[in-house]
Amino acid sequence: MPQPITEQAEKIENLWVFTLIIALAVFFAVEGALIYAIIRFRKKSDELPPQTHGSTALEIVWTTIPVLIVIALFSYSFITLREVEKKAPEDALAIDVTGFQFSWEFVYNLNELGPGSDPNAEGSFSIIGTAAQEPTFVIPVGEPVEFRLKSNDVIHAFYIPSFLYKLDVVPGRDNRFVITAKETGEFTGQCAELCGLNHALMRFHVRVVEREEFDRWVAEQVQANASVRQP
Ligand SMILES: [Cu+2]
Repeated sequence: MPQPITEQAEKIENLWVFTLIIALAVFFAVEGALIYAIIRFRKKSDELPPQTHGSTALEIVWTTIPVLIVIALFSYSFITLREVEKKAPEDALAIDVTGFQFSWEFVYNLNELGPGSDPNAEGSFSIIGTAAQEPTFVIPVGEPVEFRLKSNDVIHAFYIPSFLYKLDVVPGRDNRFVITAKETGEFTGQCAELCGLNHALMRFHVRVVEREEFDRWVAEQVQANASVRQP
């Protein structure tokens, strides 16, 4: 399983482990009872064993336990989902991600580069992948980063396994999510929705770096990137 590298991914992993523990407990309880009953009450003679009808206590128990389990799973899932799908703070770094057949474009607006960036700054720069070159984009560690997903052709899915999270990129829909990376490094993502013949080429990379390095990278991009639109 991929190592979760965001605060949100950690919460998702905790929910997964919680669900797994309950599922294993139910599995072993049910299979254990089944195996016990098969051995303990196997046919020993042709005599009919004593017949019992109904047991209020037992029925209350086997109704109450599943209800409690469902309530626990529902509550914890609901709490986790609310955390994971929280809106981005006003001043968060925002990246416009466009999935297209068959790569990705990552657009950074100069007025949305995170806390402290000039709200009146105009222009943007973008990282565009090609069939020959998988795109790599950069985000700072320890800060909320919002991804706004767009598509102009078909449905893609933005998936970085280390985020333990995946969101469809749907034409005409404003799908967005926020993550806060906890560790630096380079991680690979890919399109996770079969979107055509060269779907498999839609790989991309994210580099998580310290803020200073991110600012340096932005400055380089602004200088080098031909698509920067100066006011
Ligand atoms: Cu795709």
